[in-house]
Amino acid sequence: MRLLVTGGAGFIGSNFVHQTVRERPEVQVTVLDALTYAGDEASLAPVADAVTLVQGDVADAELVDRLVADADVVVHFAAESHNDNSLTDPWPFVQTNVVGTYTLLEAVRRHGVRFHHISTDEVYGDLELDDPAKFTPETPYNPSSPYSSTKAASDLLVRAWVRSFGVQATISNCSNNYGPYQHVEKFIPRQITNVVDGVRPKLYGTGENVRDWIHVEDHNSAVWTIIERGRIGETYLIGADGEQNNKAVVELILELTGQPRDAYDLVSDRPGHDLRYAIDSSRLRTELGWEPRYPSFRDGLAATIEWYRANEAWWRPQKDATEAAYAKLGR
Ligand code: NAD
Ligand code: TDX
Repeated sequence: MRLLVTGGAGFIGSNFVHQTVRERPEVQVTVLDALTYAGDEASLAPVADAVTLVQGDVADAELVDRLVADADVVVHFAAESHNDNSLTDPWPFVQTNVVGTYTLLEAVRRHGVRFHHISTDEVYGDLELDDPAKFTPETPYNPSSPYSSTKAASDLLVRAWVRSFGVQATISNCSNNYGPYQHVEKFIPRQITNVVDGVRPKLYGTGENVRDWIHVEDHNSAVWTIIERGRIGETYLIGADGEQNNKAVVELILELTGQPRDAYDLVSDRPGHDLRYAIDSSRLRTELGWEPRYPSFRDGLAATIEWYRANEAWWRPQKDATEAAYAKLGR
């Protein structure tokens, strides 16, 4: 199989490439990545000999056409991915997430190539804290931020290209990922690296917002399950029943790093901050037989803390600029 992975130098994409090289050595992997601030060639260093990296934009129609023509399957991770950035400057989100996905869809349509689209649970909006409900594939789309609205738009393009043009595509909407190679702008790596730097973790608002955490390896094993056994045109929700409020996550990071559990600060809230996400992944489990392999958030978080401690050279170059951007927002 010739596999084209867009966004393969980012957090989830690079972990996907590592897992693929490790577990499916017969797959030929090409990565298309613009190497934005969020993409890092170093994330692919351990598999550099097994992978072809092409630096380029998913909205570059000529380049995309050439790469898709040489692929059997495209897995589309590339995106602008950070909600806070989308509130400061939404345009790159529209360009990459909407125009980029459109460009890929036109190429897979021309060449009859199988397409898997990586999306997020944020397309469904949010749930109340005391609501027992979870998102299902039937939940109406109701995105809150520029980021999640561009992801919702890209999902709808995929659905339309399946129905109107018979494109062979599947979609997955996953909950919050954690694990190695995640940019220090994101919640968990930001707090781990703050603690390493002797800075108190920062919780938005009251810290009561809930996210449904899944280890990145589990997200990626689910993606492979869908590529191999998913029904064309179907949407699969990926989650591992990992609901935690942000305060509990910070308290656990502090405990695991030997700090007092209350050594954090509350800072100003994110505008439009979604309250709670929760995924019902029963379709994926019952229809396709997928199960997470990393069910313990505590163990996964402890291993992630160890990874950031051991790989300071990977994240250190990003840390100052990231914190300077947050300082401008008062967060
Ligand atoms: P990330 O920001 O770490 O990585 C994104 C990658 O895409 C980077 O390598 C970047 O260089 C590349 N990229 C950006 N614009 C590009 C362009 N125009 N052309 C080519 N490459 C470009 O993001 P991530 O957290 O790894 O997320 C990957 C995908 O998973 C995204 O589609 C995101 O919406 C989705 N997702 C993320 C999470 C999560 O918790 N992080 C959860 C669910 C879904
Ligand atoms: O310093 C912080 N303090 C804080 O309390 C940061 C950076 C975040 N937060 C809160 C905001 C959220 O409630 O932590 C939670 C997680 O924040 P992010 O890491 O920014 O993730 P989120 O906004 O939930 O979106 C993530 O999951 C869904 C990914 O970034 C998206 O790409 C994915 O689609």
